[in-house]
Amino acid sequence: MKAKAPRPSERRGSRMRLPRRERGARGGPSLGPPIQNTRRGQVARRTKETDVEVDLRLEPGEARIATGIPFFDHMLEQISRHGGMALTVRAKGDLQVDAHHTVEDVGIGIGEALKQAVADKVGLARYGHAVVPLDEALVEAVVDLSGRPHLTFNAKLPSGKKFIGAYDVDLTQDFLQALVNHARICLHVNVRYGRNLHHVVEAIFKATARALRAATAREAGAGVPSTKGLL
Ligand SMILES: [Mn+2]
Repeated sequence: MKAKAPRPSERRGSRMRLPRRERGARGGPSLGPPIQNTRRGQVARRTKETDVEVDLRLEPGEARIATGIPFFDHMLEQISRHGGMALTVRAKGDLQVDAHHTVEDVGIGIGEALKQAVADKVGLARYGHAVVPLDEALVEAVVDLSGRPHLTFNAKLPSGKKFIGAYDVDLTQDFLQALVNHARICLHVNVRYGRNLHHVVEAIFKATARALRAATAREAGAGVPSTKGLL
């Protein structure tokens, strides 16, 4: 008897991929039957620099985060908890170089997963905003699931410090840029004030999470939330 060759579905990484019809489809009125909005995105992305897996569901649930960068894990847990998302992120990056590739590629992975999860945006609020304090720090974030990537990042970070643990605070903007580019959303972040660097950066993640939660919320009878009929 011949030994069975491994099925393609048993190859490493392939279980995270979605069927073709669920990838990047727009589901406009004349493009066939509407896409079923699963509110879920799954991404497996491997380069010479990083190996990233993301599983994101738009419903409150557990955060399972392991990027090798403890403060960044703490921030992604905020996205999950305050964004109302069940979120798994596993990343193995070239941290011997520095954290940049890993943080940016996790941003790409979460962005792509979010794009899948909102699909054609039928029935979603589309806009969301939040102003979040963390003690003396106050940060505003505004989201539009516009289909067009844009980031405004107004953040004067306090003190001369640049690092929180092994996390370079500059990477906050790089993470958000990767996220908006791949989710194809518009995001405005305004740090109103704050003294403690940890508080300011954490409030940026929390405000972004709350704004995303509002934008991805279901709204009864909303249809496609655009007068164009397509987003
Ligand atoms: Mn904290």
